[in-house]
Amino acid sequence: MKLQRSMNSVLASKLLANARQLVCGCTVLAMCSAWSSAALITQWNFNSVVPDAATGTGTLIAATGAGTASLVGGTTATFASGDASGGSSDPAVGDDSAWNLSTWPAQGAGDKTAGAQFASGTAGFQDIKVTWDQRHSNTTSRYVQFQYSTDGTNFVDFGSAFEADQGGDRWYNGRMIDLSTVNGVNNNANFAFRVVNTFAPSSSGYLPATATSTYGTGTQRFDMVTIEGNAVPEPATVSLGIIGLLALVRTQRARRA
Ligand SMILES: [Ca+2]
Ligand SMILES: [Ca+2]
Repeated sequence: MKLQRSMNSVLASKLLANARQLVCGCTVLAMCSAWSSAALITQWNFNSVVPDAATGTGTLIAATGAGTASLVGGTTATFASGDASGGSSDPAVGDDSAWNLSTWPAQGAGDKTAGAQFASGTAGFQDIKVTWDQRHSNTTSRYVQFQYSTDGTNFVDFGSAFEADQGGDRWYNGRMIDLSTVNGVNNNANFAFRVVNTFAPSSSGYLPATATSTYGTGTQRFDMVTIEGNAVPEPATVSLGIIGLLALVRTQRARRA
């Protein structure tokens, strides 16, 4: 009888230990999963809200999330096809517009001042990543620079300039900037970024996207401008996760002892 009771007790404590381990493991897994799944914060596709089969009409209203798209440095813009010249990554068919910027600084002037600006808060998100598609025309700048802002006013360069290394009249899809090392852009209502034309490296002038062309009245066309991030974990989730992790370590140690 005593032996049976003792065996039952050992079995019960083993089952309890396993159940604890399972709960801890699930908590840790849930925490890791929350941190690794990137969410779409804001996206501009520039397509008319109601498709009208005309790529010359479109919108600057974000297709997902909320934000503003604006012109900087004297540029002007129209809407134009997102399908022409090989096309952007926008899956839209028939009414796929893109934002087509022109009116650039003269040769040798206005380095990193002219282009497109996008502002969208990142409240509740961290590990911010920006991606976009960009078409260079033959005569526009071969190089563009990404800049970000944490206050919506002052912008700083991030990363090397992007080069239209295969020439103009071509889309460069999936340009990507990973800002996960920049804590200041996390959970920030004032986050904004720019993509601006810049001089060729170590020079004081623009190179045309196509070598045989002359820099001048070209266009830079944008599509699928996207901001993504991971949800900032709730303090309660973090505590629960840490408690779970500590309990798991303790259980493992106890089992080894
Ligand atoms: Ca349209
Ligand atoms: Ca589009």
